[in-house]
Amino acid sequence: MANFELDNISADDIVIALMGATGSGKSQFINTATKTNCMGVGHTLRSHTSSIQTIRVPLPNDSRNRSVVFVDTPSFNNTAARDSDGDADGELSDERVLEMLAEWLGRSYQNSIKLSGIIYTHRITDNRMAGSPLRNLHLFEQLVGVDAIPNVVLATTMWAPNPSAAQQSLSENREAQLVQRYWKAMLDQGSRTMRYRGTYESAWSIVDEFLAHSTPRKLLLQRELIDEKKPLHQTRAGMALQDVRWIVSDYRATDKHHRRLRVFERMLAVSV
Ligand SMILES: Nc1nc2c(ncn2[C@@H]2O[C@H](COP(=O)(O)OP(=O)(O)O)[C@@H](O)[C@H]2O)c(=O)[nH]1
Ligand SMILES: [Mg+2]
Repeated sequence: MANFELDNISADDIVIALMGATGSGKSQFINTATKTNCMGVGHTLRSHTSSIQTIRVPLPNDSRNRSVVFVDTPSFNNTAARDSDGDADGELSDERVLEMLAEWLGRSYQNSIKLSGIIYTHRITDNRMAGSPLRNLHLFEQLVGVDAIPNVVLATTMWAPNPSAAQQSLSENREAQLVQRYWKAMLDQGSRTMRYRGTYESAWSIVDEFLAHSTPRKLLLQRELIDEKKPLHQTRAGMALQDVRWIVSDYRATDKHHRRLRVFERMLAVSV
């Protein structure tokens, strides 16, 4: 099954974008829903998706014979550009990721293609919300904007298939924290949260949620770029990317990481 360029997407298609931090299961979701291996699935924490990729499949059991287009996107959490060795390792900078999203979203909007839904993936196994996932979420909110937030499903991924009672309660506590804190603003504005179980049925149950409750809406970034003709750096997402608070928090995280490394180095030096 081939990947489809933007030109092959029609205005009648149900377009669903996957967004979320690197390693949160976006590509796995699309491969599972489409029963393909068309999206590269990462085996390390490094970003594996370096371009916007789409795949179009028939909507199962649809009397109107519609198609669904899944859009896989790169994430805003590539710290490689600021790696300690200064080596970008071929990773995309956040600026480049935003440019790619802006280009794709701008062109699709000009072609009357609107997103029917956005699935924002987040690993339930992550034990804290800090650094990259938090920054990724912040940038995501800025590019979606309030008007399109009802078209967002915040999907938790990587639920264990047979968890122990303790494991299940830990995951549910994390889910409650997401709902009450990090996702509260978006949930209050009409987005929904669902658990993605890693299966074909679970993937399509999330798509069905959009079909039942959402109408296609333009994203804030599309309105700003096309309707208001703003340059990218003056959009909410563009400005959020330049927001100095995030640079400072990244710096602090790096600093802490380096401090920890130095402690390990000293321990090794002592034990040798
Ligand atoms: N256990 C488990 N692993 C998953 C699941 N989804 C993805 N993974 C694994 O997590 C890693 C990152 O997934 P990927 O789809 O590449 O994440 P992406 O960067 O968001 O596209 C890969 O090794 C996947 O095999 C899931 O639902 N359960
Ligand atoms: Mg991926």
